[in-house]
Amino acid sequence: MAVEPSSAKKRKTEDDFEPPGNYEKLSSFAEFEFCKLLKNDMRSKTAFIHAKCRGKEAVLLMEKRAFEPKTVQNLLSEKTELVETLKNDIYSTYNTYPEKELNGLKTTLIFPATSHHIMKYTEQDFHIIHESAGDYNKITLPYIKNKALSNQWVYNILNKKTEADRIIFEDSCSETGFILLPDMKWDRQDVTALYLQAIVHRRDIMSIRDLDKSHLPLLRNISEKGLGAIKEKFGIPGNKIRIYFHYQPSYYHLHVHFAHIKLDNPGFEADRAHLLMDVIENIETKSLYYKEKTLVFKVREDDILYKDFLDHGCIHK
Ligand code: G7M
Repeated sequence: MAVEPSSAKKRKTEDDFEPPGNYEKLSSFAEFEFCKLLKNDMRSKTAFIHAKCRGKEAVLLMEKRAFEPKTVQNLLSEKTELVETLKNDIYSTYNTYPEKELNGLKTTLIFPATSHHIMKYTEQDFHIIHESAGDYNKITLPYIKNKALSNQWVYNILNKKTEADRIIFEDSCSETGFILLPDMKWDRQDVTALYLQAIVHRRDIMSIRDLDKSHLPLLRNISEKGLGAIKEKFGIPGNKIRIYFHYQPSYYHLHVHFAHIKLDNPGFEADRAHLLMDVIENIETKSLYYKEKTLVFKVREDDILYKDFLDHGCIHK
């Protein structure tokens, strides 16, 4: 994790951005002040926290880690403290406090965070939207241009300014090329939780809405070479990998999710995930399929996109 020094200059454009050279490595949260628990997700055992650091907003995602097969045996030692909470015949339960190496949390820090990030991780209701092609042009497109999250992290990866050492595979062709690397959510420990992103080099495709048959070579290339790289690097065959897009995505630069079939991760619900193979086949059948189709997705109640659809009278409360 790194914190941008408060003196860092604001970027001019997304392309000429240089990450500040003197990023500081955080070793504690001494400078952080708790503001609010935005969401407490019992299923993923993640706390989403709004905090402040040096007068700027921060969002922290603190997640209890999965057990590691290599170290799980070390739990059974005198260093693990037990406090009995129940005993009945042959059954007993304990609050269990292992040594700190076995007891870590994974923290994702967003700093400085925008109000959009704070909203994104706040507990709230969802609504289903049926977005026609007309709605997309009239409502969603202006929303993307004005209000969507910045793609800076994506351009940093494509320019090898960040995460270059994590790249698993790259095809550098400017038309059909992409970078395959671990999603930030994967801790790279357990391959049955494998979660990668293929980020395309082209910068003119925002989401599946933009795809037509001219993009088929790109899509087929991602599928073929992405699966090939996963087989080579992790030994996982293609029939164990789920490949899909999100609509709406969080970031409007085309990227494809590669996830192990056993990964139980929110994000492949029917109202969000579009399998790459289905997308390819739909476009093969009809080039303008995604430009014309009404796309159904869920949106958070606090999302500006939801408010924009309400304001245009396209949905009702
Ligand atoms: O919903 P959408 O299809 O836009 O998914 C975006 C994905 O990008 C999520 O699964 C995030 O975990 C992932 N992601 C977001 N950021 C900011 C980063 C990042 O900086 N690095 C990496 N490797 N993945 C990210």
